[in-house]
Amino acid sequence: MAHSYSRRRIGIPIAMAALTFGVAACGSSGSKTTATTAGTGTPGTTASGTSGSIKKGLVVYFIPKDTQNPYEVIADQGGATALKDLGGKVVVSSGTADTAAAQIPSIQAAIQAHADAIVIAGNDPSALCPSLSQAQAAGIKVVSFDSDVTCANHLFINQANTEQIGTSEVDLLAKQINNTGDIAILSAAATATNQNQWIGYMKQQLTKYPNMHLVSTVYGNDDPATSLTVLQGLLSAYPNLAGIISPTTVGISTAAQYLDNHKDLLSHLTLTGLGLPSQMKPYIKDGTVKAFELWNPNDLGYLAGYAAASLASGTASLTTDSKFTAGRLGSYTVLAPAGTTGPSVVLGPPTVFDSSNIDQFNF
Ligand code: RAM
Repeated sequence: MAHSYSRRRIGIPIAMAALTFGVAACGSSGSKTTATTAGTGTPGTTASGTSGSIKKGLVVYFIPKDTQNPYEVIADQGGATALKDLGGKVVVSSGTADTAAAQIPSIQAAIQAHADAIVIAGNDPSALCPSLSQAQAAGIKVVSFDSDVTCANHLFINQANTEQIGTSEVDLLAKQINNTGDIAILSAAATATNQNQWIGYMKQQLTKYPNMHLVSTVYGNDDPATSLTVLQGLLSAYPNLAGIISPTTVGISTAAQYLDNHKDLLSHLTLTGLGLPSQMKPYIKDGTVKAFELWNPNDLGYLAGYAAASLASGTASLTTDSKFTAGRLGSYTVLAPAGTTGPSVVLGPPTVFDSSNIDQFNF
């Protein structure tokens, strides 16, 4: 289950090892105080020119939602780059299904291995807390990324502002369907913190569109086969659906492939959501999908890796307004806890991809 990063088998057709990224994907955010152009970092240095007092030889366990989701694989790869730059290493460990139960053995493995930090994408907001607190008692720093946990004393690395992700997806769909029609959400796991927070803001934003009605939310568990099954169920229950928002890269790519093979549906049905440009490019090119959003998952993992190494070295803290440096991405400021979210940092705003810019992105 656990394996050294360099021996991972990558099951997706993307040359991720040496990715470079367009500057457009790296805009500024509320918590990001300085930035350098992505991809210009020099191993062993940070934006300020030194790796400071980050300890050498740190071992950071990355525990993604599962080990097969291409989005999570890219994020973990960003983490591995960060730790390599800092003279440490990443171990990627998780299950193959998006459940908390499948992640708990990996937390135990991190404890057994005397890891310095855990970076985890929570499949559940609270079910992982007993194991994570056991890890903390063993001296392991905890960082969540992608999907938060509600457990105490950890830093959440948010890919973009949570409210902005939810509201912008509704706005993006509204624009394409003339603010009118029945819509549905094709989500990932029903317990995923990120999905449920985004859906909460989608529902809030929908109150601004009185002629758009959310008729159903279905859960594909970030598994392509399950996503397809629930999509087909949705389409047979609501044959006149005007729009689908899929805030998951697995869901949107599955749905795009289905629509591509059933083009008659495109006369009344619009798909949008959060997708990997590399997976969605053919569907943008042939007009199956007009626009969708995301951020750079490699940067997300890289930032989480720097955060974990900095916490483990004592060069970052959970204190509001404290700062730490994240290599090629520059300096980040810890935001105050708000609602159910504890101390956090935000990577940056999402990018909208369409036919005008899709060729510029290779993640
Ligand atoms: C999927 C996962 C992940 C989410 C992305 C957008 O890969 O559900 O958690 O952040 O999509």
